[in-house]
Amino acid sequence: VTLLIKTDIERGNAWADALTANYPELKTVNWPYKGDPAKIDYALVWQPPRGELKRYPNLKAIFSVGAGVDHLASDPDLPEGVPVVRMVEPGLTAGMSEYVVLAVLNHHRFILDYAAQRREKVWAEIPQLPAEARQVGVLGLGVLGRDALETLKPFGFRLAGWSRSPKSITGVTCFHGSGGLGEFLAGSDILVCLLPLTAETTGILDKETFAKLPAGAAVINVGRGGQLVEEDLLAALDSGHLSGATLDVFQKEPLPKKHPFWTHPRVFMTPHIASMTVPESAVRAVVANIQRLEAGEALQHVVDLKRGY
Ligand code: NDP
Ligand code: OXD
Repeated sequence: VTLLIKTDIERGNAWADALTANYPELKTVNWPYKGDPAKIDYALVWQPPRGELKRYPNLKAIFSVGAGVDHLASDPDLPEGVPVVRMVEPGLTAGMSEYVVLAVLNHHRFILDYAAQRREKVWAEIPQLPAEARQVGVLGLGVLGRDALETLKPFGFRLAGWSRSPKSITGVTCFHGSGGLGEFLAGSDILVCLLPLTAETTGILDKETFAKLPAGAAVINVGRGGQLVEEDLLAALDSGHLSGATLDVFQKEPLPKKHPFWTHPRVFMTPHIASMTVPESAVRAVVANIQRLEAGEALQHVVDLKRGY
C-alpha cells in the first residue's frame, strides 16, 4: 500500500516517520513524486496544486492534512468518486480548544485595553465582569466547536452554539439554520467562528452579522479568512460597536504587509496557527482509516463534497 504525502518538507518527514512506525507495511513517498502514478493508493495532502490528484488513476482515498477541506473542495479537477477524508485527531482538537480559551479570556479580561494602557504607561483598573455575565457563542458545532465549548464550560460563561442541523448539548443553548442565527447573535458577547468554508459560510462575518451582535461584542475568527468581510470588521471596530477581534485566518495569507490588521489596536492576530495537526497522533487516525478500507469497511469522516464539508 503506497501513500503519497504532500505537506511542508519538515512535517512531511515527521509524517513519514510516524506512519512507518504505526504501519510498517505502508510505503510512503513524498510529493513531488516522479515514479509511476498508478502505484499510488492513497494521498495525504495539504493544498495540492489544482488537478494534481487526477494524475493518480488508482487513488482509493484522499486524506486532508487539516480539518478544513476547502483546499480540496475548491479544486474543480478533483478525481471523481474518490472519497475525501477530513482530519479528525485529538492533537488538532486540543490545540484549537486551547486557542479558543486563550482568545475568549483575552477579550473577557480586557487584554487589548490593558495593552493599549501599557503603550501609554497608564496604570488603571478596568472593572471586571464575572464570566456568567457574558455569553460565548460558537458558530459551528462540529468536532472543534463542540470541544471548544466543553473546554470553556468550567469558566462559567453562558454558552451558545449555531449549526446547520439541530443539536442538543448539555449546558449549551443550541440554535440552527438561518432562522436561528439572529437570536444566537443577539446574545453572543464573544463570537467564535469555527465553521468550514463553503459557499454558504463565505462572508458570514459581515456588517449584518456584526450589527446583530450586542454593542461591545468581540469576534474571534479561527475558521477561514473567506468567512470574514475584513472591511466590515474594520468599520465595526472603528465605530466602537465591536470592542475587539482575534484573527487567525485571513482573506489572503500571509497577510499583506500593508494590511491595517497588523497595527490595529483592537485586533489581536496570529498567522494561521490556532491549531495544527499533530503528526504523531494524526497518523493513528489515518492508519486506522486505511486499514478500515483495506479490510472492506467504510471510511470515517468522509466529506460531503456537495455540501462542502
Ligand atoms: P466539522 O465538519 O466537524 O463541523 C462543522 C460545523 O459547522 C458543523 O456543526 C456544521 O453543522 C456547521 N456548519 C457548516 N455549514 C454550516 C452552515 N451553512 N450553517 C450553519 N452551520 C454550518 O468541522 P471541524 O469542527 O472539524 O472544523 C471546522 C473548521 O475549523 C474547519 O473546516 C477549518 O476551516 C477550521 N480550522 C481552522 C484551523 C486553524 O488553525 N485556524 C485549524 C483547524 C480547523 P452541522 O453539524 O449541522 O453539519
Ligand atoms: C486546518 C487548518 O484546517 O490548519 O486544519 O487550518
